[in-house]
Amino acid sequence: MNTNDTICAISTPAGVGGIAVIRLSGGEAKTIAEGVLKQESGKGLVLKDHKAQLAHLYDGTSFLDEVVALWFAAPHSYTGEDVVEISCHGSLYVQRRVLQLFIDNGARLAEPGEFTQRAFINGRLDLSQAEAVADLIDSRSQMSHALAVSQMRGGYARELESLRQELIDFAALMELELDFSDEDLEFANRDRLKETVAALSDKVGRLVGSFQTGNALKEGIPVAIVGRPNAGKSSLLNALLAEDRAIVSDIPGTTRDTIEETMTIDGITFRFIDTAGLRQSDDPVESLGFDRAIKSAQQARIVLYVRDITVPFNQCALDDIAFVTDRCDMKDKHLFIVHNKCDREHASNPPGHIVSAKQGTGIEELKRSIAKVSRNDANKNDGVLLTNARHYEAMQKVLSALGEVRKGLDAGLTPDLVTIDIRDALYHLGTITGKVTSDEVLSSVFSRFCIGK
Ligand SMILES: Nc1nc2c(ncn2[C@@H]2O[C@H](COP(=O)(O)OP(=O)(O)OP(=O)(O)O)[C@@H](O)[C@H]2O)c(=O)[nH]1
Ligand SMILES: [Mg+2]
Repeated sequence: MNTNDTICAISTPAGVGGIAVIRLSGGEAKTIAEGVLKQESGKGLVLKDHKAQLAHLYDGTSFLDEVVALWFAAPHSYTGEDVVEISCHGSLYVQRRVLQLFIDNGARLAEPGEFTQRAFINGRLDLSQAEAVADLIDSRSQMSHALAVSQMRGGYARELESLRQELIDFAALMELELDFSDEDLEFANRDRLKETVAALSDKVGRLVGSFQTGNALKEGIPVAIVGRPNAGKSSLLNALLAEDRAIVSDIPGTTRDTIEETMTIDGITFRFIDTAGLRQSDDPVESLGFDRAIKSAQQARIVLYVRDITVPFNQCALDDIAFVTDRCDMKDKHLFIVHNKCDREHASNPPGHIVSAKQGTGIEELKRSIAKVSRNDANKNDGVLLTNARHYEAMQKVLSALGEVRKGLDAGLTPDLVTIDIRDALYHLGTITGKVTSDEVLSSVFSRFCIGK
């Protein structure tokens, strides 16, 4: 991709709006913009750095629109280059004409994410921050927004970077030892190196451990609604969503397939999954539904086990619950027992959530509990959570390379062998912030963006 030319794009969403913003970035941005802008008086316009200026935009001699022009002189701009932003009226016709005008005057249409890619190339942000910009644009809840903001501000990248620097210094010292291998000198203090490796492993290990939570918070926390047929699972889904989403009937086995709906509670997005009732059956469709229900529970972060409160809460009931929990790894999961149909006559108030999906009793309390446990999860690890799958993969490789370094040091391996593993760890660490990049990584990161960002 050529990075010397001037690029342009419409940065506001496709369609008609009150105002549209068209951006130019590159060495010719100011010249191209000044070529088509005039003052109200008809005189030429000279753009002033970081000043919003009212201007008239002309295509040759024909007046096109009254606009606001903003010039950000390099390097104090988003991309680090000269950037001009034109806010014009949001007619599709005007937007297209302005864009075409810029292209006719020497700019090129930007590729998706190219503005951000230039910001990265010019050192305005590192790769993990660039990725956070995409996440921020994508964010739909307070929590996913907060996660993106923390990463954009440097997040864990800064801390990792300083540990990476320490490791680089050790690698250099060990490589120096190689030059003096005849003299058996030890420049790199092995104990300090072990400490650095341990600190880094700990940091990276905790981040890797936070990925499941981080990713769930970003994409929506899966909540599986499971239980016996007719317990009121679909009714509970409808009550939680306050909408008639799933079919409810008194025929056991009404829900055959999983039904998923997204909802935000207290700033956190949840994916509620209604499932088929748990009962062994000869009907092939029903048994497929059963398998899917168990799978949903396995993949969920929160399992709502729904039961009918009018059925005695005895050993049988506990066995039913164990049937589900035995098939799931409950380590990072929360189980809520939801005793439904409390509007009907019932003998006791067993532990768990007592609700009536039909009448809405206890539903708000249940929602609050679900949000509360999720918020607690988010605050673990000091609120620093890994949300990016690319970073997750890289960090797993860092961990395994650090494990090798550690083993090598313990076994007293020669510096040349230990440095290979240190370099390996450094390489994978570097891919996170973009100190080490390949075209493949860059194009996959930036292709996630929309044009104009
Ligand atoms: N009285 C009362 N009846 C309820 C309540 N919740 C559900 N029901 C009734 O229980 C029956 C089953 O409800 P569903 O929501 O379809 O139950 P389900 O667990 O999804 O059932 P399957 O999809 O067959 O597994 C329906 O007749 C509902 O009207 C409740 O809170 N109170
Ligand atoms: Mg159902």
